[in-house]
Amino acid sequence: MIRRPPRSTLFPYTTLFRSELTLTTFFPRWFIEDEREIEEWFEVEMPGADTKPLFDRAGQLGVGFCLGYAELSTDDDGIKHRYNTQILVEKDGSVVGKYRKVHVPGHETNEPDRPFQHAERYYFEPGPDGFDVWDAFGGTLGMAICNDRRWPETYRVMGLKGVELILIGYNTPLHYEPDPQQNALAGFHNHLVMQSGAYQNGTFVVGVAKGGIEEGIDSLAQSAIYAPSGQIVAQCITTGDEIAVATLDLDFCGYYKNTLFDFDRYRQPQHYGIIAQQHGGQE
Ligand code: ING
Repeated sequence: MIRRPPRSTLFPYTTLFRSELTLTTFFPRWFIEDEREIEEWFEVEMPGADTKPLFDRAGQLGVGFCLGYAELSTDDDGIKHRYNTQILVEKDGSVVGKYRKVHVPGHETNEPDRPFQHAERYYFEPGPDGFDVWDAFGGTLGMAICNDRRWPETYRVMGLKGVELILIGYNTPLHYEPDPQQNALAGFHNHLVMQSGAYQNGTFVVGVAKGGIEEGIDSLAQSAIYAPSGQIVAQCITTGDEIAVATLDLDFCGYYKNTLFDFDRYRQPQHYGIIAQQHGGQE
């Protein structure tokens, strides 16, 4: 077997990754009825006038980046669609790909009895494109957003496409109104799902929080970088502005993709059909 040289020596990439809805406050915590006011939170082009300087600077510095924003997209029939979107930008400032959040949590209508809203399903449609992967930064990269990270299907679809690094931005309030007993487990559940997703698919995962207090609401921080072993490579430890840094050798994925999680050798998809065919769980 011809072994390609380790890419970490061939493609030293510096990349910067920001979180979900990076460019605005997490506005789904409010219930806004005026359409014009709602649309003020959305970008109609990326890069646009306000964000082009960021793309230009990235290109000058040779730093790729990934960031989340609210996207207002108009289709060929002139119909407007609102997505919770994340964009991947190469180190020359060019757009590699765009991901639109598939798993949209929270509620569709105003729930004034809540201490704050989580009305993502009022503001955003589920992404229509599913989970894709792209050649970028010297490897095979994928993206997911916040609630996506809690669903194993998110990682497995990209795992089957050969993903080596998944970038996931999140805004996770520390208070979960439907079941507050989960509040104390927010950090545990955060690492649990990304460590599992990384390990079970032989991929690196980077989870980046917009954490701490925003508009009076306290959200989980604990941004971290996870190895295909499931280990935490680097983690933020405060709720302030912080940078976690790590050097990732994407060839490390092979230690898991070519052994325990050699999908072609060990998976038994003839028994998995129900996962894609059945929507809800049975009593
Ligand atoms: N946030 C949440 C998430 O899955 C949520 C939904 C809210 C979970 C509050 C727990 C507590 O992390 C987003 N934006 O998907």
